[in-house]
Amino acid sequence: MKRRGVYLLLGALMFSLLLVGCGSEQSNTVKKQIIGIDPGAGLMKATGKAITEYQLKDWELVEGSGAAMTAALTKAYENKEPIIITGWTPHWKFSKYDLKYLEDPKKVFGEAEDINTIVRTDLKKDHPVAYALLDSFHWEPADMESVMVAIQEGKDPKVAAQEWVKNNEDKVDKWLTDLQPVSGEKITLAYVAWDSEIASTNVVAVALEKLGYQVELSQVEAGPMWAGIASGDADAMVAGWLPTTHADYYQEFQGKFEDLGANLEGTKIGLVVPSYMEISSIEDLNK
Ligand code: PBE
Repeated sequence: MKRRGVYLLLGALMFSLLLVGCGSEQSNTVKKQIIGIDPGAGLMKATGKAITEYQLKDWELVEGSGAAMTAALTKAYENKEPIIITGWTPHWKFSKYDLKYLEDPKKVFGEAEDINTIVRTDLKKDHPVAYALLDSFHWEPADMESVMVAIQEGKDPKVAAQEWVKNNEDKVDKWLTDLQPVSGEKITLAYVAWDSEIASTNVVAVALEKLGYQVELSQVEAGPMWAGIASGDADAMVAGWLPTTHADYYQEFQGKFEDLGANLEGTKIGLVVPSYMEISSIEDLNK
């Protein structure tokens, strides 16, 4: 009787060890997932292309949003778990976490790009002062990143933008040189809820407000953002990633907008992982 009890106990113990073993084995298996963002983003199209060109057959690109992507990154990072995200620079995630781009030997994600300011065709005629400001708006990746970090740390985007404008008078004054304020004319800026564009759009809105404009921010998806400028529903946007990331949109609406050129140089997009992961190239995902 006694002996049987010991065997039963041993049996139960082995069974539970087996269960624990299975459990940990499961959590160690890397899910073949790339954590994406909103489906309209050029980065998502580029990632789809990368999946084809690097033959990442059983890999899934998960659609979501910029916010869902950074939430997944934060969770994985805190637990030192593997994660692969669609990433871009400038972005606060690189100052908060130790991350790396996976090498892209096939150059699917393109080279460094610019962010361009795109306005509706009649903006110069209808709002010459806003047009002139938008035309001279230009800043550096570090500027954009500092606004992004402030927002990520909990500041309201508008407040973060106001503070940046206040602390960078020299830069902002250059955008405003020789411009005569208006009184209460309305300007609509279209943007997508990407952290980089939340930062830039709010800063431009604050600068326009300094000139007396009443600025409305219209948050939309990437396609509608370009379409909105082309149709004249929105006046301007500062979120055209070119020449590669938004190439499709640029072509689709060509002739129906005015391109005021780069407001920032030196962006990058690609697949990003925490530095604690051992892989270094997109090609490693196939191993
Ligand atoms: N992004 C940020 C955008 C442009 C700005 C890289 C996520 C895109 O992929 O379209």
